[in-house]
Amino acid sequence: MGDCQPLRWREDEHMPADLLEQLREVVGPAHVILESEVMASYAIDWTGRFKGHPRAVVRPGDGSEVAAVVAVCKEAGAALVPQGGNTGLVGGGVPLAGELVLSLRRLAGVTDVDTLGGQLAVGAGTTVADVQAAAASAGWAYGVDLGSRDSATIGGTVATNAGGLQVLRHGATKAQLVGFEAVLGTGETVSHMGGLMKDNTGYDLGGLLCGSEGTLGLVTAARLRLVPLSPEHVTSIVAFSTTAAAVDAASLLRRSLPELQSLEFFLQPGLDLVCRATGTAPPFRGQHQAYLLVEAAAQHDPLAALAAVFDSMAGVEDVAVATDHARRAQLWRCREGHTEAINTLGAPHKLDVTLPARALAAFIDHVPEVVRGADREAVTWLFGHVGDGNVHVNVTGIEPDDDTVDDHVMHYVAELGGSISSEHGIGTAKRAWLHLNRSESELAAFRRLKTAFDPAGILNPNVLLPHRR
Ligand code: 2HG
Ligand code: ZN
Repeated sequence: MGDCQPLRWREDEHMPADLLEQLREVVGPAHVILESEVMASYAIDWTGRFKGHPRAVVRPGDGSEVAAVVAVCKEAGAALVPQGGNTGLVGGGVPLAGELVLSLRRLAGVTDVDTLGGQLAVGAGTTVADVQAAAASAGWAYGVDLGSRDSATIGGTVATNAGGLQVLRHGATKAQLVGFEAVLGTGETVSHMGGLMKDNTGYDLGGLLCGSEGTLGLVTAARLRLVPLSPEHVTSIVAFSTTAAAVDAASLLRRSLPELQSLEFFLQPGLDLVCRATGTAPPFRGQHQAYLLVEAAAQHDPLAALAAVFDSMAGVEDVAVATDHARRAQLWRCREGHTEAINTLGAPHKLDVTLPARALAAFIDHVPEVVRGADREAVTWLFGHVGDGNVHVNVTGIEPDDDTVDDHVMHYVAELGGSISSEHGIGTAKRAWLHLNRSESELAAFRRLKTAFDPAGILNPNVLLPHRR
């Protein structure tokens, strides 16, 4: 990457036999995969936009094997791309330059349930859904939920500081992380799994690793705070005449409904596509400009509180409300089905951005024009987490490598005071635009951290940090 020591092992070279032997010794021969058919699923991201060629996939079974693999790779100058459930959407977990894939999926399992303190300790390979289930069995809930819950792993969600559907209530992954164990690029293991809620004993290394996208260390375990279970749920879709009315209603809901758990948005073209591509039933007969999906969750039935807020909203054209599981799932499908439905049109460009509240409605209304101005063939799909200003700008009809639209949208977002990455990370997809949000001195500090944590530059070297200009 030019910023750390150069790798001794070039992309066009074969895997050195002694490295292969050492890796086999560490993890066992069955867990060093070389067959291209078996490696295929590790080599491509979920969207199909980012395709790589791993030299091998290494599957350690515990934290000490991860440390040994990193030590061996550091010696050999071999770069590693850490991978969990491979649900990332910015090319951050795919070996685009012949790196080895270090799969952390075998580090799965709940290792401690602290019912009294409301915490869980889990291996990095545990899925979010398994964490949610373990929390529920202990009478608690996990505060992070996301569409890819069945595949996304805790290690990956910590590495990317994943957000999801409940950020407005519980915060993103960083807000749940009360302990971590990780292997740095030096091969050293750092562990701070005590889980004390108040612990001001120096640098917050877990907080630093959270969102570092595997460039500083590989998270092998996490201790997570839990939140109260809310057994009573109401899900609703509200149809609005304008985007501005939907954004105003979102603000009203945030300030007047403490039971608010999720606040999502989508538009008519996206809803039509979801219904067409996934067979989901449309929530209304008519067509509307913008939709909010509102979920309230509490100990007691939140329906009356929700209805009271609905009564004072302007611009509402229709409302669908569900309390039973099947109907709620059907309404959620209208929002969660977007990712899958858009992929049926070919690999999209995914621009996951945040706008300040004051610019949100204008951005949603205007960004399709910005996209068309950059490429007349491009089609824009908009949906996301309106409760925290996070818009998922998906663009189809453009080549995977053509960044013209990305460039226009990213500049537009920055001009409006927004962030070019809300919750998916920078990955390889957005590193060229990081300077729009981060100053030269911040980037210099980033590089010094990278050098300190990963002096050989072997951890995810093609991710996050921009090439020097
Ligand atoms: C979501 O909110 C995910 O559904 C995926 O973050 C977003 O597909 C996307 O662009
Ligand atoms: Zn999202």
